[in-house]
Amino acid sequence: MFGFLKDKLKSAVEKFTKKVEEEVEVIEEKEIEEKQPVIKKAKKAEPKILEIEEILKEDKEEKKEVKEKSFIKKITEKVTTKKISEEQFEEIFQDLQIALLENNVALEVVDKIKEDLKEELLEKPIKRIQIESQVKEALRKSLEEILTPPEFDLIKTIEKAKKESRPAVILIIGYNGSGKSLSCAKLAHYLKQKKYKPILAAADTFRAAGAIQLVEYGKLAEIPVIHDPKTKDSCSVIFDTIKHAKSKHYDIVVADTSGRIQNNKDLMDELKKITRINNPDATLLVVDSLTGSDVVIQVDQFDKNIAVDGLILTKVDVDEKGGAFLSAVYTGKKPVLFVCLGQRITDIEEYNPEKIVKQLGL
Ligand SMILES: Nc1nc2c(ncn2[C@@H]2O[C@H](COP(=O)(O)OP(=O)(O)OP(=O)(O)O)[C@@H](O)[C@H]2O)c(=O)[nH]1
Ligand SMILES: [Mg+2]
Repeated sequence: MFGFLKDKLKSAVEKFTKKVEEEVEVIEEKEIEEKQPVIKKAKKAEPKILEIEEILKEDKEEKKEVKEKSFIKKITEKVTTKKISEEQFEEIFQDLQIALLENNVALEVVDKIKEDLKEELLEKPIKRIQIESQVKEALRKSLEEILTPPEFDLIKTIEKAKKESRPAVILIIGYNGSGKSLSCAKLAHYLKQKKYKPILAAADTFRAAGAIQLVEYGKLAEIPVIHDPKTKDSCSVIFDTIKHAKSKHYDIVVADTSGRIQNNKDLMDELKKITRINNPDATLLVVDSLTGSDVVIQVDQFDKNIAVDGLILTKVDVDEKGGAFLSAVYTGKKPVLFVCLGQRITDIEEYNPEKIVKQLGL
């Protein structure tokens, strides 16, 4: 999924290195001497008959001689050290900046990478042979920071509810078409693999087809769905599912909701009512990863009405460039719990920043 960005980063690092090599002046050139003991060739044994004691004595002396006669070989190597000035950095960073922007990395993220690289590379002596590795290392560190949002431990939350002998309630919210319903089924399936017993609540009562869609996803995931075609009250569907889960010993209720759009006050008020009455243990916002840095608008929109605990980033498989994904993680400033990589029930993965940094070739 990060193919484009990976290649672009690789060539941008190479260009960066080349420019430093060619354009940055040498601040120091010194010769180093390397001491290297050279072992004397073993003397060919002469065919003579000796007493055992004599042989041992000779052997001892031979070793002594080798040690004493070791000599120091001088190897001289030129070590070139360079220092990048602020002005030079601005010029050299341009290729990398273009590569990042071309791949949908938001300006805010590009600026963060720039500041991080400056801090690591500016006005510091860098050995010529280490330029590429130092640039790569600085970039890796920066991306690791970008990809490390705050944490939220969903399993711990589920376990806490379990200890209290009640099902954990996970509320799934998000904009229209972001992938909520499919993510509900994927998440329930993932939790089932973890040996929990989940049940789905079809609380998208705004669209009749929405609830039926979840019933179908439930069949694919082999997870029961509570669906009440007679009601428009999403709050009561979740309430009834929790009641059913308690009586039938389900561990987790994953509740789907109707898609919200900006400024849709009625639907936001309905969400507030759902959380007030059903008191979810975790509220997860589903965001299409192609939204990029605009994720912040969605997070704010929901967060000011109900507390968002974390994000599920969907359609990562469609984001060929990968930059929008990076931007969404960085600007969202919320824990990213899962990434969804396709339309199958199994196309869900726990968010793993180290894996992504590796996929980016760093
Ligand atoms: N490629 C890809 N498609 C996805 C992914 N997640 C969801 N989709 C597709 O996106 C479309 C919308 O998914 P839904 O789950 O219906 O989205 P929703 O948020 O419930 O939509 P509404 O209920 O209408 O608000 C469907 O065609 C899904 O198959 C994903 O990770 N990758
Ligand atoms: Mg839906």
